[in-house]
Amino acid sequence: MAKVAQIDVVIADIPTIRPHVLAMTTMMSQAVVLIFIRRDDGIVGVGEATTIGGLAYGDESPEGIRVAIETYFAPLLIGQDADRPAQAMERLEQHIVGNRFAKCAVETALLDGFGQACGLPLSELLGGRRRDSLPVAWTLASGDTAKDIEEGERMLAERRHRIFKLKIGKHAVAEDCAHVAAIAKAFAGRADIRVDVNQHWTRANAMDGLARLQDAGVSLAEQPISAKDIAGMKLLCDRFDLAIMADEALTGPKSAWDFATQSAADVFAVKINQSGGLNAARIVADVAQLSHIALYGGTMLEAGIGTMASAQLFATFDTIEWGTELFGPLLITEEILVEPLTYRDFSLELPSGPGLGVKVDEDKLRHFARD
Ligand code: MUC
Ligand code: MG
Repeated sequence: MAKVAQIDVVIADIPTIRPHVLAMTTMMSQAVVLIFIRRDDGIVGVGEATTIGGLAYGDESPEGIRVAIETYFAPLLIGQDADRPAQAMERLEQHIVGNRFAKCAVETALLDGFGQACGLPLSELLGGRRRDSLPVAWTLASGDTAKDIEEGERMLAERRHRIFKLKIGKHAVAEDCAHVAAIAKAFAGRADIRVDVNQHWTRANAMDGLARLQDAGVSLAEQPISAKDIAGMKLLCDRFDLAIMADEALTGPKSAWDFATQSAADVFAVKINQSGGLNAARIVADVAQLSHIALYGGTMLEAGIGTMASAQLFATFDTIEWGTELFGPLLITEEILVEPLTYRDFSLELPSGPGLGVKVDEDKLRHFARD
């Protein structure tokens, strides 16, 4: 039996390739949080707990995640059976409430270590891999319509992405919708155009905005209104033909159940960190599938490790009708992986190696690491 011997947390600040403009923050860099779990057989598993914009998006910050893991998680985990990830996670659940991102990273690291020990990819440990590649959307969020169109053209020409998500909600509804309509017109028949409002509309804004977006040919609107407004989300699902997707509202299995039982979403954006871990995210997806809600593989704009952990889980889903947005590593200037991820033919390919199937490049990590 291998035991958990040591846990290290590193925060690396990696610049984005351009400003990434969301309704709640503009990202110029990403604070990538990596957790390394060393086992006493020498195997090291890694996990990622990256979030967006400090505390602007979620309720855990990169710094808080590090302190929580070093102070509270590590003493509970050191000496535990490293070949029993579920048992170790149960121990954490018994003593630690909340802290979904930190728990996700720890679970990923335990599973990566266990996967390496038994020579199996994470997707096989998580129920079995059904596909070796996943369609990947790109977010056009430069803050400028002409630049977004130019960027989208490049993505199409390189056969990297043909699904574009537009970030709106920062400006007046009419202005935002005119921006989307111009981009939808430019890519009509060549790319699928979706929007993410990140909760920034009121119900009245949404009634107005979604009608405009539907006319412009937008296929899906992500979290147009507050994550707390389940009744409002149901109203929008009933009123509009374009798909309504829940994102920030999905904070784990219970929230998924509430949305499913109230028919308050057409699509779920499944995120491993937001759900509280890989197994919790799997339950979110199961609830969706049992409720005839379609699936989409979401991201917290994690770097290579979190992206691959997500990919390993999404590859096990029965269906993933709306594809994924696992482009986080492409938004930052350095992937910090030994082997870069393969994005080809509008998709991300999954490696066949054990565990996550990817390794952190220690030198590159040191270069960007804080302290
Ligand atoms: C979100 O809300 O979905 C995902 C892609 C992106 O550009 O931002 C994230 C967050
Ligand atoms: Mg979103």
